[in-house]
Amino acid sequence: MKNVIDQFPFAGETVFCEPYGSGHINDTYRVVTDLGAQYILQRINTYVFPDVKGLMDNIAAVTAYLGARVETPREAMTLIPTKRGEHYLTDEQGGCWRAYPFIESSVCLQRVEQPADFYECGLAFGRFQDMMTDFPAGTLNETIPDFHNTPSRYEKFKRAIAADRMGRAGSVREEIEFALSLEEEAGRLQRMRRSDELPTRVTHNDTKINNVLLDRYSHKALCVIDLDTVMPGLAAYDFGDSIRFGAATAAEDETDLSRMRLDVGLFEAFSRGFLQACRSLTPQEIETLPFGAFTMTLECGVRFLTDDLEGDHYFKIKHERHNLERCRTQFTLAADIRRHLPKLKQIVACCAQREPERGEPRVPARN
Ligand code: ADP
Ligand code: GN1
Ligand code: MG
Repeated sequence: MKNVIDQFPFAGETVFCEPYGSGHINDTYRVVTDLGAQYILQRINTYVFPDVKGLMDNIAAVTAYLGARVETPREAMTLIPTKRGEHYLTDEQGGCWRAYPFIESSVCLQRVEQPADFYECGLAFGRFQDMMTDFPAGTLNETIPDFHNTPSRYEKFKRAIAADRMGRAGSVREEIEFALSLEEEAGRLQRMRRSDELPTRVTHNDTKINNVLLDRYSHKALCVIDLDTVMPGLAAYDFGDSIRFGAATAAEDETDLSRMRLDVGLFEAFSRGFLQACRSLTPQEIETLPFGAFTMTLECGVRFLTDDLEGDHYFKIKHERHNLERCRTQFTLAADIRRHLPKLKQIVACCAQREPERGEPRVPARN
């Protein structure tokens, strides 16, 4: 580890370096020096992200762009280049490392404790979306191609059913049928994207609440982190994935499905924050936000089920059929969101109207 730390221009001598946070993808460490400086050092997961250069070029471009648009450094991530001036370091074992200043007095929540916190998360993701409106989306590398392309997720799912590598398909007939019965609906956003009914924007694509930093004391939003999946996408992806995770009444792997439903109050809190901060959405984009919550939840369930059928290679599991348990919560939640859609549309429309100075929507330029 010392060899790695020595390659970054940290202020002072390292006092300690400890594993930090509870991310599921990268290995994260906090480095503290004798001058009291703190840094985040991360080993990038190269199984999930094989194109590290493409990934880090994205992060360098996005952090520079956001950094130039915020008022204080705590409102944006800043990349610290290596002493050789590179965006990341490749160590002798082929591990890839990057560093950021540690954002002081921040907290990152694993689940929503208060509606006000989720409102703040809505502000953070809404601001991110808004600030990125004029960023040329076409210059970003697709770090995971077709990440939220739901029809292509379905194609992969159907290949996994046909191959039935683990001999599990027979035990998940009901789940397979549920997913397939919604395939047509699940592809709606993608069809709208392809026909340019919805503009392609720069989106974060992994908008769980633990990818937002709040001020430790005031719980006001500071910034969004974990920019690995920033790619061209739809506003409804980011809105939807936040709702999927943050407005659910149970954990992603809850086994008592009667506990899993949508918390409409939390949906409202997030919508208020998101739409207050993001003034650049078209009326059609606004209208599709609740549908994004349904689509992202169903898609996530399909991804978990695919991984279960393929033998659990992608998502880390803690026990046998963990991905099946996760799939079931997502399908239960997707069905509940779907039932609530008319009400959710009203809430979103109401939150959108609440913004009096809403100007003309700024649609990103085609590129
Ligand atoms: P993963 O992709 O594994 O989820 P993240 O980039 O989200 O990794 O980082 C993991 C955790 O590290 C976060 O949940 C957060 O607690 C913490 N963290 C990351 N970057 C910073 C930062 N710049 N300042 C403070 N904490 C951070
Ligand atoms: C993964 O790493 P984490 O837990 O933030 C996944 C998301 C899924 C999520 C489900 C790069 O995110 O797309 O929605 O699990 N990230 C990647 O919990 O695939
Ligand atoms: Mg994270």
